[in-house]
Amino acid sequence: MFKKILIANRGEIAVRVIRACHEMGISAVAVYSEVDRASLHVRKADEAYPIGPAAAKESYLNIDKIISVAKQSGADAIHPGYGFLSENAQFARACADGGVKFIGPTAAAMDAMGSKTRARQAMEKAGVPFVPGTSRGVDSFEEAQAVAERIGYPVMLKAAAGGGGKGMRLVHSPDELQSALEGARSEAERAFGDGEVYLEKAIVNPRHIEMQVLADEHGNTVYLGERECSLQRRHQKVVEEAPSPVVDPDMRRRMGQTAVRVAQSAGYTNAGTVEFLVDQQKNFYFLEMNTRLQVEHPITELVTGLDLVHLQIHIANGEPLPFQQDDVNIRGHAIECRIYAEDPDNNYFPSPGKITLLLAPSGPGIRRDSGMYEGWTVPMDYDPLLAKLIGYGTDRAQAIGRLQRALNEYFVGGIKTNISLFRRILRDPDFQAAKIDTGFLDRLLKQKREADGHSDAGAAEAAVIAAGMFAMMGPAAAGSLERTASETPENVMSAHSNWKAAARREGLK
Ligand code: MV4
Repeated sequence: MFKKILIANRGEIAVRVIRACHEMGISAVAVYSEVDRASLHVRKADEAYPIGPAAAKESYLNIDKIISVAKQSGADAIHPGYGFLSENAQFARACADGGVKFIGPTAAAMDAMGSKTRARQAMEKAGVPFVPGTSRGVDSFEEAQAVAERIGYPVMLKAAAGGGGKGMRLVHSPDELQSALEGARSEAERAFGDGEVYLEKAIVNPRHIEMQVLADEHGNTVYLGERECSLQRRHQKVVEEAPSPVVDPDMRRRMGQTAVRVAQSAGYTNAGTVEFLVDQQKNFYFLEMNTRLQVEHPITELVTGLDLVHLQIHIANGEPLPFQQDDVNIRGHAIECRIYAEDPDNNYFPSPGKITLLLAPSGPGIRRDSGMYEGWTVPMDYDPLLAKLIGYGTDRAQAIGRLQRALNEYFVGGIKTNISLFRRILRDPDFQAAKIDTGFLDRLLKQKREADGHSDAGAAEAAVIAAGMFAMMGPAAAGSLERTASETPENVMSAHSNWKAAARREGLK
């Protein structure tokens, strides 16, 4: 077994992997950029090495620097986390060349799934259902026109090198096609250096349901149940849950077996996720495969009782899966909230700064994967994900109730967070009735803006007033939130809510 693992990442996922290493008696090596010197993952690691300035391309994306730290520290393996280099085939190759085990799939498997059209061609061969359309890029407007006529409007244009909704164009009618095609192609060229665009039948109000798969290096591949990820904002997942409220055991088996076929067609090893679009009739279509551990992996861990990071490390160590498909059981329900340093009253703009007070929830059925601590300064250089709050229960209602209780215990002082958004989502009747599709959150936020009487002009005006008030009262006002020795969290919370109430009285909300 490995004696030392380098975690080529930062934030909550780096802390999460370091914890798994320590639980397995493995030493953890952290790497950090200058602004992350005091971050939690550095504090928890056994060794930590600076790898450069804040800019990701000078630090967390610097392959040579990370490989050289792996060699210098004597790390046997590297865990890439998610984002950064986690799906970078060149990095996987550099690890192999450097004699350091990459904890994840091979570079070849990454390449096979990295291009959406190459993946669709593989699915065609493997008999996996994918959304009707082209499995190659369209070479001309005429070709796009012919395909769109064949499959029927609306159609979706997508960048082959894209993913996560980048470079997508929804086309409702023939007269929009030409300009949409030109726009998609130039955007793809600019964003990915590859202008290849393919075409799919647009699925109206789809659900995004993904299947966790796990494959060892001896040909064994299993699925570990699905995750419902339709609650998104601008293609960013906000709330995820397992199992999906619309998937019954038969559908789970069919989706799982399909996901296993996808993984096997790519010669996939280690942990991966197969994404599906699901239409209103519960037909599912292959969308893409993510060749990394995902942010939302904890909800699968809670409903299966498996630790995915432990399993990743055992698989990378050449061990066979310690269970078979029939041993995998889904029990209970888990829901994850992604806690971001964002200001919900200012278009969710990032809200970096010093965390002056942190009251974190715990108690029955609550898991918190966090990268923050009281006194830490949230840098502005990276994705503002602070922590993931997961509620687990025997059923969905209990998971919701626990998460609501935990959210009411959560208080992060000094910066803005999106915690209030989750309180709103979890108490929404449609959410509680599991009436979720990819348009849910946009509808909820639109309702909120209308309820607040917010027009865009109104928001700008409120911001000016707020700035003026802060300029006059700022330190004093902020002072009212400082915790004195005698204050208990409840008082702080009431002070917090009194301050909010005062702001509302001033018409700032
Ligand atoms: C689609 C679609 C409708 N029809 N493809 C968005 C991100 C990427 N994973 C694929 N996405 C979509 N692809 C077809 N043919 C609608 C979306 C989509 C979406 C999908 C899942 C979750 C949220 C979404 C939000 C907007 C659009």
